[in-house]
Amino acid sequence: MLATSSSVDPQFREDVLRGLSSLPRAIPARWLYDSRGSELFDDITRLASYYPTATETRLLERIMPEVAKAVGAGRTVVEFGAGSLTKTPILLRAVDALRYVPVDISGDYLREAAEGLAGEFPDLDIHPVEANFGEAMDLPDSAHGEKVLGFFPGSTIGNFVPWSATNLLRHFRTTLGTGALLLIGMDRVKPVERLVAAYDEPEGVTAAFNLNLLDRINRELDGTIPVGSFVHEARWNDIMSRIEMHLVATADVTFEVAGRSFAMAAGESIHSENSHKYGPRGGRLLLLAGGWTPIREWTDAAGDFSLILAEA
Ligand code: AVJ
Repeated sequence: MLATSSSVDPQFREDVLRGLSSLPRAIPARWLYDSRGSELFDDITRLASYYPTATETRLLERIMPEVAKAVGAGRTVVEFGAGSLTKTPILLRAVDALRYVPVDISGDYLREAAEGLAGEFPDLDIHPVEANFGEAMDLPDSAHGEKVLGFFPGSTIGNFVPWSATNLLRHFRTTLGTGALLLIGMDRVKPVERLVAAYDEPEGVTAAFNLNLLDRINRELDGTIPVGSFVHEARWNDIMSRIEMHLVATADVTFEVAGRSFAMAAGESIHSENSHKYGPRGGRLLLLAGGWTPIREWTDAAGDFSLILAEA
């Protein structure tokens, strides 16, 4: 056990202990993505009910000629969160990018993304940066200024409560500099049934993704959480305009994590993720509040997902 405990991220321990001690209990969503969690998320993106990935990819393909016209050739593309190997090439090819700077906290993921792209784009200058994109980071000089295009797809912005989303956008602005552009994906508000179906589907992949957080806590923090006494729940929080993932206890449970004891009553939950959904005005207002001026917005025909181009 010592071997595992010593390799644990102290921030994980701190976030979990604080999250389990506060009411309502909540653990930041980024901890869902260990290697198993990332694999499960990848499986989620291929589910028929999880519309965002397929919708955004098709939308990107459709709008690329217009994006290329607005953006011009020869940019440095800075992607926050290492590339999706399906979406990134669409953009790099269409805007004829000179340089690609993927920023991600996982070095393994970065290397995979970089290798995957190097074969496909032999002339592209690839500068992976291993960093948490939410914090100050050192980017190459070429990743600052007028020839830069930030790329933040996948509606990852939805994971952040608007207060921290605007902080993140301002931080992107400072990092990329005046004159930079940003292409950002946002998931739209839609009927509750479809939203809930995208986050709680019969295949149970999202449930496994959510429950993996408890396994991870048990594995990395010497936990004794009875994972079988928890179920996944996806809730629409209307006033906050977001899907919430919860891990709900189905019985009264007691357990230990990192030497501390916890008790939960049946029906109580651990809130594990937020996924904010925006209307057209709300999405653009969020960008404005974060220091970015929207230039254009595109959506698919059904209005399920939007891509916004903004200027710093
Ligand atoms: C990767 C944060 C965009 O919120 O839709 C998918 C994560 N969680 N199913 C999302 C997720 C459950 C996803 N993001």
